Amino acid sequence: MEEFLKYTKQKAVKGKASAQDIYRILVKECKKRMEKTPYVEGDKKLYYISAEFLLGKMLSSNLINLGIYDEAVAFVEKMGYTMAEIQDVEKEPSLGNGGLGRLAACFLDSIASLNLCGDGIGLFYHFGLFEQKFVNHKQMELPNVWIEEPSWFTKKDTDIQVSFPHMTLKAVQYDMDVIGYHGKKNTLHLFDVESVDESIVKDGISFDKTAIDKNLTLFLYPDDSDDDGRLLRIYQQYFMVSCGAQMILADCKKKGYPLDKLYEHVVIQINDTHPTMVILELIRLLREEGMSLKKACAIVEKSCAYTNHTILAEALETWPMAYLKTVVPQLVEIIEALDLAAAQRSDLPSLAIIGEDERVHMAHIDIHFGKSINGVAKLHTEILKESELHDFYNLYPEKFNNKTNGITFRRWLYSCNPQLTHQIEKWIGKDFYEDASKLTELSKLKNDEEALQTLLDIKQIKKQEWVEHIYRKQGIVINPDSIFDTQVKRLHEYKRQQMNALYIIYKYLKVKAGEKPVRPITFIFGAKAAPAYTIAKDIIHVLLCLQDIIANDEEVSPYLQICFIENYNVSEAEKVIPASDISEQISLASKEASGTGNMKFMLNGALTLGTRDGANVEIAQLAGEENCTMFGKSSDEVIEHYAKQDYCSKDFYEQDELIHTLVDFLIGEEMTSIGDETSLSRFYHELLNKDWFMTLLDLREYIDVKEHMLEAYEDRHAWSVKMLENIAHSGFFSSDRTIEDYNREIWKLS
Ligand code: NTF
Repeated sequence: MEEFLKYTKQKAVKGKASAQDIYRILVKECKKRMEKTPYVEGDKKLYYISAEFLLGKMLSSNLINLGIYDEAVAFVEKMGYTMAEIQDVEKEPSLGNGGLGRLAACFLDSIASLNLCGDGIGLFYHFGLFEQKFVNHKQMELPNVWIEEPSWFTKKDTDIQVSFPHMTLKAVQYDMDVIGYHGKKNTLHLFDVESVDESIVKDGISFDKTAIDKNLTLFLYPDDSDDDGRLLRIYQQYFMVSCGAQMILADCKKKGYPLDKLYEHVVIQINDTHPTMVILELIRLLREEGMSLKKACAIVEKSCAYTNHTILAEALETWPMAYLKTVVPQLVEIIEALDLAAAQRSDLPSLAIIGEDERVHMAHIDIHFGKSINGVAKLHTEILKESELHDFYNLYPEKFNNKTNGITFRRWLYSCNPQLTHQIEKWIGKDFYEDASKLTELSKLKNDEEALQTLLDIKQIKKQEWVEHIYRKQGIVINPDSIFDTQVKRLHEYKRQQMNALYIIYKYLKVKAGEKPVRPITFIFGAKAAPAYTIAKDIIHVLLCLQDIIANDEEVSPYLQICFIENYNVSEAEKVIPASDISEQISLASKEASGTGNMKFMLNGALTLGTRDGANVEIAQLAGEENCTMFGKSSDEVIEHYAKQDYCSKDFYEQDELIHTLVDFLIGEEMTSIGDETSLSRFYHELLNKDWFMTLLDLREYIDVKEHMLEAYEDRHAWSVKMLENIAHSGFFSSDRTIEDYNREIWKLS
């Protein structure tokens, strides 16, 4: 690595290379090599189209995939820094919300690493998801400025334009090389609007929602609680898919592929319903090429595939026909034609494209006019087939399939936990780098006392690193010898952070009553709430109040501590996951389609405390029931409660004295003396009168099993065996496996 050495000589002597300098040198070196890396070629190409790509910082990942990570670390250390310090310089692009966007990023990494020809298509949001600050125990939102030089993105010439009724917007294209592990490269294409204007953003994250030419690519998921916000989302979606569809067809023409054989050369994976209009736009463009509607539909149906990521009704998009007439009148005729065609295939009203309420069901377009629909974990796919999309399943059984999610081990093991990675290499050799299923060989160490101790030692190192990090970042002092019990994910009632909060109240009251835990416990949270989601923000408020109450209580603080990570994002995840002992995965069964954080914890040797939901089910199967703590009502039971509408949280409150006490604490003296009474009492009443996600249903059992788990921690030997078995059986959750499944069954790329 000549460049590095030259630099070392020049600057080290003078001793004035800043972390910034080093970062720039590393990016430059990566980009030089990335430029020389050949593209993956193929006769057929995948386009993964998604409103979100939650990339995280790219430096380490690129160094690893280019095969120069160790060299770079040596260089960095020679210059007197740690890799973490250099990594800190990079701003994290927050072009995603949570699991769905992070999955897209993991997939890009695996697609390139498996040498499959596949690009990403999305939007170049200037501020992405908001930056979270805590003020007075509440979440505040600030714009997240992430665009900087040097950038991994390169502006590309394009003449793509997108037309709306009163304007035509010129697109600007930003491309990022996606390097495969020791391999070739693909591209992520993000589209921007030439006329976008950052200066219209005022007071945090508000802006004129009607100035579409100026605002279209400012924010990911702009507030959609009013009509203007909802219209803006349709503008965004159409802009994204129109740019994508134009690019795809232009690529084909350039390569000389006949458009009536599109499906032989192109496959488009539609990531949830945000990009669904790509189906309509492709049909429209093919008709402009002179194709009949019928033929265009048939060709597009063979080219597109859809992934469903949720059964939550609120997330299944339907757009009023009137909105579509305003924003995309050129698609309306096609929607009506598809509605008729769908009605000919089935006359069930539940399968219609245009519902009786004159709303267009985006997922229905995907299912009728795509070749495949997949869920993201076994249980989720079963629920789609058996209940949520049962009528569709009857009509198109052959279109339904499961693709259990995965994560890229390059980021979630090699990069974020080099200590564990190197140790694994010492134990079982290098094969697991290319083939994660080789990790099962670790099981042979389960009677090896020295190896088990090493595993505990590495966990301790990661805890220490995180303690130092969080002290630097938030000024919070954490006891590294406490148990790290972690729940990090978007804030949503179905994920039930509130159940964890009630447990903490339980524990607090116990300590107050003199029952001290054998070992201190640190409850770690990280979560952003959607700005317009009031109850989610109330839950953050509850947790931040509890954090303070405990910290200020001399009797309790030696034993319990809450640490709420501010602005939780991919970079924070990479630090806290390897440090955690317990992985909280406590969603209401049937509601978490898969989860992917659960897999990251498992891979890093944290034990799951979870409900039988999403991929937790598969985690327990693979790691072994004895190596996880599973609890709570099953998805069948939960679905039955919804069907019979017989869950009543107030019954639990009134019939169970303990639950009564815990819930009352929310509006008791301690809380109201530091918290906002309106917010606390709103949440209290929500729990008592609604509790749509059945917090109180599983609370008792949660308290019991969590108590057991904390006790079990004291048998360090037994615990370390469980850690080992979890790591050993996590190979299935490599996104390389997931992508191989997609390719074998849906994409069929060579
Ligand atoms: C999310 N869906 C699910 O809630 C997670 O369980 C899953 O792991 C990820 O997708 C990735 O598949 C969404 O974010 C959305 F948008 F569909 F609600």
